Amino acid sequence: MFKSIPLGSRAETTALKQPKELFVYSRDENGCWNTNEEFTRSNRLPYYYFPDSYIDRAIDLTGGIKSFKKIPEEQNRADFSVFLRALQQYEQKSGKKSNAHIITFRGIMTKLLALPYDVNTPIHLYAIGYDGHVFIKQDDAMSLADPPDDYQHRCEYSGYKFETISTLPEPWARCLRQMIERRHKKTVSNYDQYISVVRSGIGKTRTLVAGEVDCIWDYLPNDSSPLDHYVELKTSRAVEHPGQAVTFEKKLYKTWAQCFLLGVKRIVYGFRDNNFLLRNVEVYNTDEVPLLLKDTKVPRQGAGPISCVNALKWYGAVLEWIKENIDPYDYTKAYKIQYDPGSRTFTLGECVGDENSRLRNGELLTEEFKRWRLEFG
Ligand code: 0WD
Ligand code: CA
Repeated sequence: MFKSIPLGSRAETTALKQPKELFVYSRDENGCWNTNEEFTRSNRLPYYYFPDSYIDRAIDLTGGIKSFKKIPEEQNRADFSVFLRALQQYEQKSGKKSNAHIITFRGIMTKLLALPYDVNTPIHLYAIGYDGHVFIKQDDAMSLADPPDDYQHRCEYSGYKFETISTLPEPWARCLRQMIERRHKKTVSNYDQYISVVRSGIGKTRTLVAGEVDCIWDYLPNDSSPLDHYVELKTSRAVEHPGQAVTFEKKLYKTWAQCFLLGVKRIVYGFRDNNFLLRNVEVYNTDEVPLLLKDTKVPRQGAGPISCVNALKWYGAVLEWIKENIDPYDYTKAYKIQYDPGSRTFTLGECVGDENSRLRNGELLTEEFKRWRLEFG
């Protein structure tokens, strides 16, 4: 079986289901995953705190780069075994089985949603149907890029450095002044992670998506949606001429997709100069980004402005197509979903042999999860 979907496919409606967080889990400073909800909620997510006056300090976002505590790439894959363990715990607690058609990581959905205005990035995914769901994972072999060069390493580090200097482990009022003032000396690490798992959907497709959240804007409420209080942190080169504006708008578009999918309401951009000094900080409301892009004054070489609505119509269509072409109960099959920028084709094909059995036995689904679902019936 081999199928393709035209890139021009668009869903008729983009009726969206309001995202709702179902559960969270986290990774600690040693790289250990923790699926305990109370622990994760009470300890693991930092608070945003960055007064405007700090801009004058022109903080060096490469400061301390030699002591970057970086998790090895092979330990930093989107890990389905932890996600499924957390999902199982949630289902055991609530007594209900997820009814999502598609279960996956947010980074994957971002690629699908962003595709209409990001046609040069390849996509390599694996999918498998099981117990009513289609599970989709990244093909990790394909995401193994060359080791980063010095410039890429500095860009990566500066992103995590910005996170370190713009957040606090507790609300500002509970932090010692020294802790606030010495953040620029803190070791930068990318071990800690807070993952929010969100139920959402578009058209007739229901989704369950796990994604990383960076920090809390103000506080976490007890009785309403935590999603409204999350922040996505980003860094970018300060925009000084039209070429950079085009690049930034495309970045903002991808960030919109990333935040939209999880229901994250705020985006904070740290702008740096060529020397990686922090020159400005700007807050965007996720909901306002589509309008900002639509009303742009930046010419995109003959192309019209980026339309988030148009992207959503594609996203609705491609999810529907995946749902239609993969039997969510036929566990004997495994699939490859690919987008090739060269030929501009988006395809779905069956995996055979090794690839197939690997995915069905451990690489995507775990024995533990399968046992749980058999038990549940
Ligand atoms: O290829 C990998 N190593 C990937 C790992 C690709 C995609 C995800 N992941 C992991 C993440 O570490 C996380 O545990 O999957 C989990 C969920 O991530 P997500 O929310 O689906 O990932 P995405 O939306 O692509 O990225 C969110 C954040 C990134 O923030 P920025 O602001 O850069 O978008 O996850 C981190 C990063 O902080 N992240 C990565 N960190 C190191 N190496 C990577 C990566 N390749 N990808 C995402
Ligand atoms: Ca981020």
